[in-house]
Amino acid sequence: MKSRTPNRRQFLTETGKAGIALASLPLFTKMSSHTFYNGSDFTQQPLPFSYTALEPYIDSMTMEIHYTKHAATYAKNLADACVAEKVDTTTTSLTTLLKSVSKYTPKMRNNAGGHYNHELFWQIMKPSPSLAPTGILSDAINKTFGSFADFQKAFSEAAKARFGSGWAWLLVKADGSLAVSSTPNQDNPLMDVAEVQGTPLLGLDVWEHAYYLKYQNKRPDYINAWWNIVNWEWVQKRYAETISK
Ligand code: MN3
Repeated sequence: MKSRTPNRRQFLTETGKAGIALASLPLFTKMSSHTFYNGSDFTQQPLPFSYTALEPYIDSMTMEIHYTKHAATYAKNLADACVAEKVDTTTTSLTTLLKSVSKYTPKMRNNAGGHYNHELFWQIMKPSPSLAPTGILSDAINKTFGSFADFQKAFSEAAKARFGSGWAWLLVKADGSLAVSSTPNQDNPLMDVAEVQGTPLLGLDVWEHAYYLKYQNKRPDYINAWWNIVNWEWVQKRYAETISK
């Protein structure tokens, strides 16, 4: 019995510390609580890491402004567009909406895409990841592009060559094959207006707001740095789920 009191006190103290640590990172959440996989979320989800977590590759000020200002605004404007255009977000998934986005206004296209793209973007990054895919995704990349290095080169070129604002993508096409593409503005491969259509696995935001504070006009440096924080475990899981559908 004697040992229970200090243990219990110790437990409460440590729980209290954990509570404080979590409170100091209000946006921290476990990935398992995130329901983004099915693309049904119309509201902004918690960031799965702290603003400082991706340094030095993405600085904390860029991360905070990107999440709390840019991405939050897409989510708010998407909500407004859904009201104005009578989209019932309790019965329609975001993925379904994107697949027929040509039926809606440019405001819906820009903000539905902006919201989806950023929610995906947060999930595909993490600090200190394994730096290359393994398993079936690795096999598919090698088969399609020759090697992982060749894939990175093709993806980086798509990101560099996108004129103005937009995204670079690795996607799974309807026939199950992989492709690299890029889209302007907040378009993405799910959209019926996209040149290359499919399910995005990996997307890189090349809008200046994503990198300008740290990299200024040097977009290639941002792209090169970004490979150090790609969450390949998550991308592999998404690939496996996508091709099993
Ligand atoms: Mn952005």
